[in-house]
Amino acid sequence: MNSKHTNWYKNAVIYQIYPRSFCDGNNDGLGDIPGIISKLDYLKELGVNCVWLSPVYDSPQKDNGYDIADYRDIYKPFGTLKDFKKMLDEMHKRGIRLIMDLVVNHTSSEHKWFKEALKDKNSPYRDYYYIRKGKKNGKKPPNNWTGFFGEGAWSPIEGSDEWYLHLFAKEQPDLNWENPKVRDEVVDILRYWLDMGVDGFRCDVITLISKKQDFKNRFPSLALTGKDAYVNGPRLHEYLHMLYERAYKDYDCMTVGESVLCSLKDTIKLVKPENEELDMIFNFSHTDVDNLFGVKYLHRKFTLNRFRNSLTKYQLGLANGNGWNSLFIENHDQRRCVGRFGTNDKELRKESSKMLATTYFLLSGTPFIYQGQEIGMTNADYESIDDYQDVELHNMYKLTQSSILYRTLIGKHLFEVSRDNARTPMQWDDTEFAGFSKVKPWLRVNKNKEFINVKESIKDVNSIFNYFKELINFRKEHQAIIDGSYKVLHGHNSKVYSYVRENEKESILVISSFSNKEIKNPCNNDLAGYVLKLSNYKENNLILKSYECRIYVKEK
Ligand code: ISL
Repeated sequence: MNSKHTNWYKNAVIYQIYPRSFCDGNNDGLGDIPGIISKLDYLKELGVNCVWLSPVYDSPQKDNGYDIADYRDIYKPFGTLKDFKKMLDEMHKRGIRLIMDLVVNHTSSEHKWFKEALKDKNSPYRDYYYIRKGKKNGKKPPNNWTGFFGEGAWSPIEGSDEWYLHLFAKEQPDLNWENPKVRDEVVDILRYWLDMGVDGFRCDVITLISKKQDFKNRFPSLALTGKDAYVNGPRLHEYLHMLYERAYKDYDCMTVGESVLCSLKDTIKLVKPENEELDMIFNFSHTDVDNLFGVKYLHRKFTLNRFRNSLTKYQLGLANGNGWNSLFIENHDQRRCVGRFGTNDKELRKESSKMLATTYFLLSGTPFIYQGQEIGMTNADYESIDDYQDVELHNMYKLTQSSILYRTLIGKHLFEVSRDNARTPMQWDDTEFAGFSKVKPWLRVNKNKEFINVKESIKDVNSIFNYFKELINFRKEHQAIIDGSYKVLHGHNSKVYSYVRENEKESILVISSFSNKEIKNPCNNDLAGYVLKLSNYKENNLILKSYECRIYVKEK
């Protein structure tokens, strides 16, 4: 291997910032880059050493920035390129790296490439997208594929018999990666940001960039008709390796790809170091355990066995040089973890949050914390559809209003799984707008800012925030978390997840109770030689209290 990579990501703890909702520096109701700069000391205090920044590029914000109109500029309400460079510099000064969101499966329909493509049939930009003649003289879409936001995957081009492909909102046309010019553009974009000093990329829906070119109808499915044609498409690995060769290789950077519907076999192909594609991927199999077929609206009961099995599959599957895991239980598309995965976001919120944090944080891989997770923020407390902003939620809501089938199938869980649950403004203090802004924010603040907020969390020695700090420090001090093996203990216990991380010097035993009641600790006989290092309760005995977690270490 001939690259500049030092694999620093293996020692990283990454904090995800969703810029709209993090901190409003100029009091216009929207988070921004100056706001982020003002909170860097807070991140330093927490102990994270890398930030993943959701998109800040110029964008009409139909999908909150995942619709990019200019890859080389900043969305004005977030700040300027100068602000961005200052933020990067201030992060680096504090030993915090920055990875950007790379959204190159699609652009915004406001991108100049798309506008040119529509304006002129002979434009070279036409072949940057998938534009095809519709069926029935252009009245029907070219095929029956459907996309991720509850719509057909094609929209008609006004005044013509042609349609364009979009796997997300209609304002997000898919790029045609078959066109070598598109690939050149992406390489240039990558090098532009890497040359500026950014440390890597979180690659949005990267496993969708290659499509089977037959564009034939597929067997209809309730979710994602056509997925076999556009998920993990035929040239995906070729494209990813090309990006590595022409960009990533020359910088000490890291990449984490967002994968959709990815098996272990596919995952290994993507992250095996020799393949030189991606450093790790976000795999959703453990967050999908409470739904059917990966469709979040089709709720099924959470079971610890499924959760543990799914995490274990990837922990073991990526061991022995097969690759590296990303570790996460929240992000801007998921609902808040506390109150989910069998836990409690009311009277046992603190215990639950700390237990969930412990469970995923000490697995093998790089942990990600989503803003607000470190203070145990909860789902939105909205009562009306008008409080919600997300394009996906509104599309799905329309579907449930127009079809009894959809209403019956998904209506019940629509709000519970809404992406806005994780996008409510960050709760910095208990003032009217939670210290996020001095004016009414773009999305309503959760009323529980009265008692769930950063100010309070910093003060309280037993807060979730202070527990996260301890976890991060613990991670830094124990190499077995980075390079140790993983072994599950009592793998059939339906209430307690316990595992051991071990290298030649030490063995770390993690015990997490997913029960809201007191239960017998199944590991009572496994504790010889172990010393207790961290727990979410002050006193620990033979019984595990509600959502109790413990971390033990045995030196060898
Ligand atoms: O959020 C989802 C379902 O509710 C996912 O299916 C999600 O759409 C999928 O994981 C892709 O997400 C990413 O790309 C989208 C963007 O809306 C998401 O915010 C982003 O994380 C399109 O760019």
